[in-house]
Amino acid sequence: MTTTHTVTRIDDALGGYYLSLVADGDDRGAAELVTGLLDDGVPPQRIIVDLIGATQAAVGELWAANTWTVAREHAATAAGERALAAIGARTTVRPTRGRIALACVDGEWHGLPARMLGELLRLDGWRVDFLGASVPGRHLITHLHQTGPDAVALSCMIATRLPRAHAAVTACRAAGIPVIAGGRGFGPGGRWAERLGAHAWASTGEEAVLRLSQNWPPAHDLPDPEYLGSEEYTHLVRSRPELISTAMRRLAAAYPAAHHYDPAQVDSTAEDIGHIVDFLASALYVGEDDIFLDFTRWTVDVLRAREVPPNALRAGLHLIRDQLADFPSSAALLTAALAELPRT
Ligand code: B12
Repeated sequence: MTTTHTVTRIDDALGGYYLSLVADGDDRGAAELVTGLLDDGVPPQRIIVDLIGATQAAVGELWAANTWTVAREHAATAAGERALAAIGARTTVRPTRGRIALACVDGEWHGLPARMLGELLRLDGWRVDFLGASVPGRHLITHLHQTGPDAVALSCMIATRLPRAHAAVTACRAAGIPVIAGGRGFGPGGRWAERLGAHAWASTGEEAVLRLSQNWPPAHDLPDPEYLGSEEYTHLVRSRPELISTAMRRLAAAYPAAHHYDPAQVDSTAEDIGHIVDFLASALYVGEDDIFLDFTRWTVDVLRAREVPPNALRAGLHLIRDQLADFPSSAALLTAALAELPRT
């Protein structure tokens, strides 16, 4: 398919064609397609949400299903970023609303959703400083002091980053700048955003545009965010390297198939065990078991797609639980996750 005919709406055929371009890492083709759509009068917001956004979710699913390698996913994501940049270059909107600092929280590498939000806000008349993926809290705060924005938009797609999101929200509030939070990491309906002290939450970029165009800054004073975290959380964070290395040392005894792992399999197992510790820590920090249980449910599917049986995850959970026998909340949550695992 080409875009020589006028296209006025984004349908499955166009989505499939765009996916085939990014699947091939064809960033020039993707950029040409979106600029062609702009020429045909398709609103940029629709291209961003219905084409680039919908395709990115599909790209991630292809990676999760092990149909694509992470390298292919990264190339496709880069093509999506180039397409977004092409829209930015073709649509000049004079900033009339104010200035927003937009950042992904420290350790958050899902950069495209935030970049999409940035373009949507820019199209609505905001001056957007997009600080990128994984912005350390201290750099965010330096930026706020240098530029004095009207809002901070904080993106968190993965729940392991919630403790860092909390630190960032707290620091923004101390600097007197209201925070709008977004991204799936804040839980269904954004229910953890408020607990972490954010002034507002929006589920999509378009909802955020609407929220920020009315009643911003929020008039009401929020109570100071509660103290979160616990002794167990602190222990998990401090002992993370040791928890992982001990688990890896004991792995082959607990899961004999690991005797035959090649170095790449060993690396990805260590990474998975790291995720177990990180999701557990975040669940304890926020006080939400679902953060951990959602992660283990999803991991079962991801491993299945890679032909790794649930017993591998079972062994990983046991190896961490054995080291946390003196930590009742952690042990209970690991036990709950183990009880849910499907039998092989
Ligand atoms: C693509 C993808 C990846 C890519 C990221 C590429 C990139 N550079 O962005 C890769 C493969 C690298 C990746 C890696 C990982 N991922 Co991932 N990934 C996805 C996936 C499939 C799509 C994300 C996406 O871009 N969606 C497209 C956008 C458009 O969707 P969207 O959420 O609707 O976007 C809107 C809102 O989020 C909102 N928004 C976003 N930010 C903000 C900010 C503000 C202020 C506001 C108001 C709104 C807002 O506006 C956006 C535009 O409308 C999601 C699942 C999914 N379907 O979303 C998982 C997902 C986010 N990943 C997940 C996981 C677990 C991981 C890994 C840990 C996997 C692993 N084992 O290695 C790593 C962690 C990387 C890291 N440390 O950040 C989990 C997170 C679970 C959780 N709740 O914590 C998810 C949800 C998958 C799942 N479980 O179903 N991932």
